[in-house]
Amino acid sequence: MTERFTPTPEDKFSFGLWTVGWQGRDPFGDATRAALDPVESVQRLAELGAYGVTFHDDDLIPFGSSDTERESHIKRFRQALDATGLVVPMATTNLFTHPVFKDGAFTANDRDIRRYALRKTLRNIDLAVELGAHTYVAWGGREGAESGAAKDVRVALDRMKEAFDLLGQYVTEQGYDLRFAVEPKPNEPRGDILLPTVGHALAFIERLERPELVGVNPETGHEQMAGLNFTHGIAQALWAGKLFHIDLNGQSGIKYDQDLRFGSGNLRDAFWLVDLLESAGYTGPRHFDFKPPRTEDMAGVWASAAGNMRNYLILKARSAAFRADPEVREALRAARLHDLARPTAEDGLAGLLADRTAFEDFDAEEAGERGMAFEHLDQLALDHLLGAR
Ligand SMILES: [Mn+2]
Repeated sequence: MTERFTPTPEDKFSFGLWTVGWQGRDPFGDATRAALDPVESVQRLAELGAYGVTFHDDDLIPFGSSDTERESHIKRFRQALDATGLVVPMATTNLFTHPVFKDGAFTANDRDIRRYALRKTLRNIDLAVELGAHTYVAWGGREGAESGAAKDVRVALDRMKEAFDLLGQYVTEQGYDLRFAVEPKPNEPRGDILLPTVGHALAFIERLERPELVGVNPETGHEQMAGLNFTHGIAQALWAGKLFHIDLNGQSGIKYDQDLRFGSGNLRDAFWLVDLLESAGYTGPRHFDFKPPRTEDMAGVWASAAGNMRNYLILKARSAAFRADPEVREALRAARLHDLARPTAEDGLAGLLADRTAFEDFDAEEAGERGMAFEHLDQLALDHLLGAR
């Protein structure tokens, strides 16, 4: 039974260097763990069964490194990748740690900071492509405000669009096979962040010059911080053809960004999420953006990392059992999911208007009395999730 839940590279699990490398510094306390060498992270993640590793520029190359230092950091990292077979499916830019980004990057009020942020991003895009990445994530953690007059949001969105249009122009002109994924978050570290949810991001993308190059990278906890149903957000991103990447983790309701390991927090939503990704045929990386709690030593960090993958595989098995259960199939029928899949008016508008059974002869009282049988269906799901079936 245990081997069933042992990850292999075919499972496409990936981790950010900043996840296992998080030293446990929070707004109230100092680091509880020593810095982790990216080379060690690559080796340990490969041993645990991951297939990929991702990074912010500054995770790999400390901010302010000279060109020579930069080259040596990249060389060591590349050697570790070659030795382990780990790939780099995605990279991103740190546009939030240094004080220069305190009012944002692409939407900072200071124009010279916006230009610097774009150059920092373009430089790391070159490295991302060199290392084989096909997705470039953009999390605008500092793009926002704490007070009303400090940020003209409509103008800031003009600047945000300008930034993504320039990035799209750059990868097109360079001939890079790279797409962008916007990562929404409602707040933290800013009081309110621009593009706060998956829905906001999807609407923004459609206003860009090259919308086909830009999708979303939703994070479990970020949507749940806004009180939203993460699985529904992912379903809409899939429906729009925009799920370019995903950040999996755990969150317990509307509070600070917990970044717990996947499977912690809202377990039922995690079950439905895995059920959706697997049944929708999502082929991208299953990327974990979590933080091993600062209570943990290094053994706890690797246990936490392994737990993400194990929980995903357990939920995948539970979801497959749920979908294969004949009683579930019957319950899905009773809940009339097949009827939802049928177009409402395949006879067209004229047919709908001519159909007396649709209105004049329709018995709303009778239809209103039909039970939906959702509770039985949901209990079957819970039985499978809990291993009771
Ligand atoms: Mn988070």
